[in-house]
Amino acid sequence: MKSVSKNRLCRAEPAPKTGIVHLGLGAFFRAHGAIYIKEAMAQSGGDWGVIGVSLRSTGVRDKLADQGCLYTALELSGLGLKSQVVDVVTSVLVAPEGPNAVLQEMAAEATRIVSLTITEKGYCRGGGDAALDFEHPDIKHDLQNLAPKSAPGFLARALGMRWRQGLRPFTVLSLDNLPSNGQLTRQIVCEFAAQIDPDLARWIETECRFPCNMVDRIVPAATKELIDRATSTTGYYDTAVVAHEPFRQWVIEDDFVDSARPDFEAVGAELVHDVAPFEHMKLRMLNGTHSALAYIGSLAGYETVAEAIRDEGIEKFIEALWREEIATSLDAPPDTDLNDYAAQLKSRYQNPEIRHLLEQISMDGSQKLPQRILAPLFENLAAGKPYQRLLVVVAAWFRYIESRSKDGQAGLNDPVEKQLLQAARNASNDAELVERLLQVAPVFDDLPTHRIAGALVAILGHVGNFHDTARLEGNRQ
Ligand code: CS2
Repeated sequence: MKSVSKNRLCRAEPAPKTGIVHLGLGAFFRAHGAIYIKEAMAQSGGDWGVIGVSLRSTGVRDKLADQGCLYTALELSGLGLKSQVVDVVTSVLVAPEGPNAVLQEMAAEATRIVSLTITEKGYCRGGGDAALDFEHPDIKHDLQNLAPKSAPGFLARALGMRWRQGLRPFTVLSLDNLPSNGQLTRQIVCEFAAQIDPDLARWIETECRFPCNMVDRIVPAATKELIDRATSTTGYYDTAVVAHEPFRQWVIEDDFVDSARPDFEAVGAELVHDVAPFEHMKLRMLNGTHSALAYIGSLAGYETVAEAIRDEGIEKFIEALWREEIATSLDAPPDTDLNDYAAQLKSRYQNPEIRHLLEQISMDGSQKLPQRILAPLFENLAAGKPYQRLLVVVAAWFRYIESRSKDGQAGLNDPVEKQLLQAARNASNDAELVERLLQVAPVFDDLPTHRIAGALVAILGHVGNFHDTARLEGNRQ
């Protein structure tokens, strides 16, 4: 289905027929879901080509446009570099340029699945009773306009079009790192739809399907250096290249509208009845320690995950965090040993070929820490289990925000950046820093923060600027 022409990729055979619209065509989906779909079609057939949608920027579309939407996926490991061309994306739409074209594709009868990798903030989650933030500017806009900006708006409006045309709904496949991602998506879409028409919301509730998913593969952002490496391996120039580790995992709740889906189990995905234990394990063991490495490692002066985990103080701390505070907060999925899982994670982090920037993981801390760190922390606290190291991660995040709030620093990449930086700037010592940051509502709302404030101040006093990583574990033995 591909050939190389003038040292650029171009499609020599017709593109596959489409059955999937994917919102948020970033590197993760292209290095994970798209490859499973490619293999499932090769193995068992089916019309599962993917129409990609960028909800904001034109970057991916521009890169893919003049190479027939083909791109190179590079597998990076100690065994050398392996490359393949992925050919399942058939076109890319940029939502702000043409929201109606996106809706038309989502509402087309051929579309059976709409999948999403829109990051945690793309769900426009609210605190309190509603799952959806009705004060979010994009949600306000989308309730008043037929041409949406947000993912919840696109999903509800497109489902509304299908409902009015008498078509079956599509399956909504949320692939973001959020607990019960399917149920959460169902709730936000139904809350949005109820504002348009309560009958539509009832139809979505009963007819549409929102399976939960646990997805896993480490995908560092592509750099110029990677593009050059790819060129010297493959012989053609591809600026849309994606890089990934060899490991991959996808656990899917087997609940699709009319059972219509690619043959995922034929290519190694696990179709299960209950994804929750897998989700919790991955969110806390992997994503939780990723965030720990991101803040502690950056403060200690490292740039990548592999560099940070090589530091002996950090390595000991992360191992103890897994063993004593995270694994103990979990019910392991069937046939899974959490010690083996942790050992495997450590060797994935150590992969010397992957330059996974801590900066990439540090972003959107306000959206990530609640499920990754705060949930196990407060569960352990309530159950009388250890949580001191989870607190160290919160302390590191606070120190990191403080360091980024100083004049001339890069700031944060976070939807509540303004509130976080302001809180840090107004503090003149650690006690004030803790007090002010614990008041940032979207993160700490409803949590008994008075129970951790004193301990956080003490930790900040002990670890100082996080430069001496031996102190992370040193105060405990
Ligand atoms: C990372 C994830 O950037 C982050 O927040 O923790 O992208 C992580 O690499 C993936 O979830 C791995 O599957």
